Amino acid sequence: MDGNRRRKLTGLMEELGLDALLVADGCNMRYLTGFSGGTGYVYVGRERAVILTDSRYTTQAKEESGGLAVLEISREAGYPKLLGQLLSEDGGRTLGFEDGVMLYRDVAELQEKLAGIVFVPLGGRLDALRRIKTPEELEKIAEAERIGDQAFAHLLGVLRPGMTEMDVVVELESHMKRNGASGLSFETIAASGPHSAMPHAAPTMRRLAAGDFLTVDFGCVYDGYCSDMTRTVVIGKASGRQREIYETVLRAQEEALRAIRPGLTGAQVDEKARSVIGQAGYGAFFGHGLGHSVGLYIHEEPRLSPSETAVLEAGMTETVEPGIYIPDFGGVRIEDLVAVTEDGCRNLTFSPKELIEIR
Ligand SMILES: [Mn+2]
Repeated sequence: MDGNRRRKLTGLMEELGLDALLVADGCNMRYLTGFSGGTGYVYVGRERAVILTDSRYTTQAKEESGGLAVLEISREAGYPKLLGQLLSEDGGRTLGFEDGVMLYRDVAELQEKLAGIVFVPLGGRLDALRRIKTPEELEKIAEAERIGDQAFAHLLGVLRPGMTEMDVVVELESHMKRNGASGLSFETIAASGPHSAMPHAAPTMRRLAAGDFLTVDFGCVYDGYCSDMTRTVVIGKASGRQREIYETVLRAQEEALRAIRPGLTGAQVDEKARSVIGQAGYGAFFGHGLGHSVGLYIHEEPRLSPSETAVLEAGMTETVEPGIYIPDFGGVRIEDLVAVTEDGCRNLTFSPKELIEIR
């Protein structure tokens, strides 16, 4: 286990008075041990960490974790039994567990089989260890975003009226997968015309037609790390109203991008964008938060939203994605992904943001 991550875990265990931790979240397992199979558990005692997984993953777990002990979960030796043995060998009595991840019935089973062990819910404390990214993690996220930028450039070259939303999805996804992505960070959104008024519309066989907004929101996974970006274009010539809405969203985004720096809360950054949209008279049409952090998961903490009290720190990532959505008319969202630096932020997204008309 990486020394820095081990120290973070030891500090958390000391703070909470824990003898051991049970890691159940696949991304937390990967972050702490390198094992990317996402199946099983990681037991962390004061002196050792052990991966518990089944026979489909034992070889992979040994290889990826750089030599951590791996115990095989089998019909004869279920994980409650293995966990009980580990705790007993280490003399552990208090066990932290991921209450936001494990099923109630699994925790209940453990509590029944491990009588005498005190179970301590960890809340989001393990996820919080992942908030500040290392330079190596940031490079993976930047690479994932670069693959997205290339896919968007490819899309601009092939985008035509008459294509369906699903055609647009396939162009973006196949380009990303042919150029280094191992997968998608989420289901690609391509929302045209009135569909673009739904921030998370599912793609349909609707054909693009002159006068449509087209919003594409997509991202990929590179070496485990996610990317996320959104662009909105107009099919044909933009109307005056479309141009006004687009420019308002863009000004709101630029205002927030200029503001981001360590020391501001997520709510303060959100307000920078929200006030621009409010002053333009569209406040009622921007319902969601301004952004979220991105890492091994597509949606991580802290958020940029009216209720986010967490303070930004260098090394965090954030999306900046204001939008305006007018029912029955259409919507615009523009999203970049940034890394917070010592004195501002570094934008990891390079796709153009001037209003693009597809003729
Ligand atoms: Mn996003």
